[in-house]
Amino acid sequence: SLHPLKNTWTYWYLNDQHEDWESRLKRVCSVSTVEEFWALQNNIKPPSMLKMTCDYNFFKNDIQPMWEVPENKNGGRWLIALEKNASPEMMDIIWIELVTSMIGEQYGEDMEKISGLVCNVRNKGSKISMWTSDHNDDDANMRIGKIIARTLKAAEIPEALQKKRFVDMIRYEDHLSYQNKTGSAPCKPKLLIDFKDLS
Ligand code: M7G
Repeated sequence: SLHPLKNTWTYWYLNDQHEDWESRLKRVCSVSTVEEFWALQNNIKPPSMLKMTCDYNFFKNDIQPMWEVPENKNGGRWLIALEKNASPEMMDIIWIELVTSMIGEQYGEDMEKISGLVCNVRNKGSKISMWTSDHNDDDANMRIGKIIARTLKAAEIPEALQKKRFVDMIRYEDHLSYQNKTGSAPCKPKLLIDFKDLS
């Protein structure tokens, strides 16, 4: 018998074509059971095998992976910014750990506030981020961030990352500040979690 997931999840892909952003975004496949999830997961490329400038998005139910939709327009993201020379395996481990934490409903009641997970494959340093729907809900966002950090810690990711100095903290920023920022400097985070402060 099949094991239903509490939510349906959809993989989206942003291709590297020279079109406007929305035309590059393609819906790949939705899964609503554990078995469907692994059948898909085992048959698609890991993020490290995507071409530069492409994205993966893994989003809940019918939420489109874009700032404009109601579930994201007041939202923000927990950002794991990888360094330029981060190992490709590290990106794949972080991706699968966080995808499985979401389908496994590891965030409890705060699952309601989670839109999905994004991976941006970039030359300047790839990014993995979990999008949440209310950038003003510091309490929920902090609880979610701590679970992200603990999940990565349990997978022994921070140690490996820190040794190679890829990332030692995660930060929460709202989508509007990100869209309005000028230049390449990161925007001022609303929340920060340093792995070494985790109890
Ligand atoms: P990015 O992929 O978040 O960052 O945004 P990076 O490539 O600098 O690492 C790059 C560009 O993609 C933005 O400036 C937008 O033009 C477009 N873009 C990204 N997102 C997430 C959206 C979105 O949600 N909606 C729209 N309309 N454009 C987006």
